[in-house]
Amino acid sequence: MTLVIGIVGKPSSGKTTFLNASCLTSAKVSELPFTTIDPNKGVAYIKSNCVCKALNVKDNPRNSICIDGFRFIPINLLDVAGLVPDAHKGKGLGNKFLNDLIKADVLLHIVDISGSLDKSGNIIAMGKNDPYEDILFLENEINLWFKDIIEREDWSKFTKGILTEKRKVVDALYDRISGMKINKKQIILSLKNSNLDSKNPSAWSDQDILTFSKTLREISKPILIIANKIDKESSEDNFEELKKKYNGPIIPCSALAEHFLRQFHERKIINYIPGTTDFKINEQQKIEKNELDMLKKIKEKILLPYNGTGIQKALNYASFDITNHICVYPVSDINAYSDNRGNVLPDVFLVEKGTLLRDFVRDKIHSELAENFMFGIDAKTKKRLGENYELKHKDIIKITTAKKK
Ligand SMILES: Nc1nc2c(ncn2[C@@H]2O[C@H](COP(=O)(O)OP(=O)(O)OP(=O)(O)O)[C@@H](O)[C@H]2O)c(=O)[nH]1
Ligand SMILES: [Mg+2]
Repeated sequence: MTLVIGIVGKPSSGKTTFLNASCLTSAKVSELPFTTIDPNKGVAYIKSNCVCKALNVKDNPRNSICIDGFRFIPINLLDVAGLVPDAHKGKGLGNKFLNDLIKADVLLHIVDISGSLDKSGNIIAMGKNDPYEDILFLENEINLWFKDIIEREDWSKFTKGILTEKRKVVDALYDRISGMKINKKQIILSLKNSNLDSKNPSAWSDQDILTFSKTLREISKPILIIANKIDKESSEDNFEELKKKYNGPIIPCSALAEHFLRQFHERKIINYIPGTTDFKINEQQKIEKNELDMLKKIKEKILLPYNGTGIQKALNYASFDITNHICVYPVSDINAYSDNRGNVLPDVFLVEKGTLLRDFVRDKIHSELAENFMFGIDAKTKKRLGENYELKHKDIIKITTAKKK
């Protein structure tokens, strides 16, 4: 299953701009709140140092792209409508549209760090809004959305059913929220962390349901804070203030700057590799003076002080640090590192840390192969790997199967 990153935030914080910049899409953007109603989808790329560099081979990627020794691996991005305080009571567009994010593995909260939008996305004086309050209200709305899904209209009927049918609480909850990309391990951990593992759901109070929903949300759909519009006046001070109040990771970002850089790159005016702090101007192309000035400003005000525009950092942080994914390269030929058509390092897959070789073969390679699966070979060391081998980041693996009878 491909990694899905959901984009949330209040109206006009820059969610669609973030998607467009990441995916080179052209979904509608405007300074009016609630520009997005139906969700926008795109394919973005996670960037990882490709193994081709260390092996000193020329690769022919198929499911991904390699630029200057950086492997760009596709993931799905999903941008939804803006969320406002009390959305769960129907304010703004409500929170039902969040159901589009049910398949997300992690959420990026796009915050307007310039503080120049009220809670509904209307323009106000710069610095008037406290971004920390946006973090609090949005998390609350997302948690209540989870509670709505878990509780639904028939909670008491559901909990009575667990008792009469003598079902395991974990199994019953798992079935109830199937389709939300939540596994049993996450449910068990949430019950434990909410101190509800020995209390039957029929005895849960409203607060218990909320505590469980919040804990499960944090575990299954963690939120990474993106301080967007860092290019604006007053953003820098607000960013420093926010770091004092919020003790989780915050990625400073200018979706607009990334959008311009990608556009200039597409027009061949510059050569820009996402996630870097510089670009090369193409001397052969004609460039307007105002465009040149803008590029200079982007470099001095964003790329250098913030170590990039933040877009690639946000996508990578969400994939590698928050949801703990690693890169695995399957091959057929352990000497040439190629598939059976001679493509060198053709594919790379993102898998969760802790994935065993058998699960990798079943989920990523072919479920039929898993039945015949015998062992793997580490292409770098040529060592045999058993089905319970735990995959490591940048493993290059050949899967050996039994011959069909
Ligand atoms: N200065 C600056 N402006 C930005 C940035 N990102 C987005 N904007 C502007 O913010 C406004 C809103 O952007 P959108 O991407 O439409 O915001 P949204 O969050 O998708 O808004 P809704 O769909 O209405 O919820 C537009 O005028 C964008 O040009 C940024 O990094 N810097
Ligand atoms: Mg939008």
